[in-house]
Amino acid sequence: MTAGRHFETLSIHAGEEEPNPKRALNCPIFMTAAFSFASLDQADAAFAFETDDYVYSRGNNPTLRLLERRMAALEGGADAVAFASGMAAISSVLLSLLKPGDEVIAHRMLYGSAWNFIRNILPQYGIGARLADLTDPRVLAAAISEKTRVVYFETPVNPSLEIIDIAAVSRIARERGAKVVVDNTFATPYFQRPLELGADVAVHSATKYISGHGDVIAGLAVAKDAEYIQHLKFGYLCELGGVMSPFTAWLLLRGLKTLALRMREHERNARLTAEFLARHPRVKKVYYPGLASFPGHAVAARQMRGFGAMVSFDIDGTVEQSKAVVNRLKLFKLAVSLGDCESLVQHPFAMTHRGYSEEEIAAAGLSPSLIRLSVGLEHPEDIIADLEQALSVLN
Ligand code: 3LM
Repeated sequence: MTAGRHFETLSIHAGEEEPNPKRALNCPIFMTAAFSFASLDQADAAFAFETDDYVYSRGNNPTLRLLERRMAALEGGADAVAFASGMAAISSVLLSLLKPGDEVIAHRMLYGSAWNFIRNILPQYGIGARLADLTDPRVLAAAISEKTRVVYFETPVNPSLEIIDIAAVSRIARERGAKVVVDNTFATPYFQRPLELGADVAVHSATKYISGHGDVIAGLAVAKDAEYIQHLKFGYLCELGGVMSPFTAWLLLRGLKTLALRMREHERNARLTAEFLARHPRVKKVYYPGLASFPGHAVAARQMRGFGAMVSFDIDGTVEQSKAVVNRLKLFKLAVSLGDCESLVQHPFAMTHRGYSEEEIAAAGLSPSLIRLSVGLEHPEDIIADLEQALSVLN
């Protein structure tokens, strides 16, 4: 049993109930494909799910199991399952909840690969995909039908930072018998717990803040229903095969220990960065839920404990000038991904979200030259100085 109930304590201790014969303080990396049985009877019982003995690391592994239990505790879920990537988690969750003839309604702006999977791959299997503006729950209420089995979105949204009201959307979905899947990558469970607000499943690209060090590709899904997690693990993950390595799980357990510390510091740096950008004469618009002027601010203040560290902005200038600003940044590395100690910058509609057409970008109220920042853990004065010198190219 874990002593303690606070996030910081749980992120270091939750899920420790399994005895560790050598009393190692940190869970060993169980780098093994298979586990041996003492007898055929023991094997038979394990294969019949009568015991929870380990069999094979595509189905279960002690290092992964500790990570899964810890994440379930942090998200306020009943259980969790680890995947090889965020996309493995997202695709497996959606396939497990949808069958031919069903339909998913997703927010119109999503991380590029999730958008592609929903819009272009699910329909190949007879699953309808509709994209709508879920920042307005009335749009969902009007669009949802008896075919809708899943409502899917990120909040804050990548890269627009829009905020979707998890409780309001979940109420509408529940009334119509649809499941709600929330990608909680940007907020992490430290700032937002979708399951407590009514969502059924929270998915993560653990590549990002959960790892925190930019050294692994990893995914997680957490649910309120432990039976659903069993179904997802043994009915989908095991057969589709996108399993996490025990080494990755060990790195994520290490990352989780400092998640609360990192998120607090990330957020402070992001707030100072957003405030600096909002004051800058050559910045046209800043997208950050922590700014009181941002449209999603009130909902974010209600459903999040903090606003995260992703900031997007538009400069007052041409696409070429926007590229010049990005190219001139020095401390900010030009790279996809986010949530690392290092500050990162990218142009989403040339990189992570490249598939979106100009019409789709405009419909979402965004510009093709939007700049996205993942504000890191360097000193905020250095972060802001780098932005200041890069923006001076516009003078
Ligand atoms: C990115 N995003 O830079 P993996 N959900 C969200 C995400 O942001 C991502 C995933 C899922 C970025 C990665 S793009 C070439 C690089 C909200 C990833 C997918 O499968 O672990 O990469 O997670 O925005």
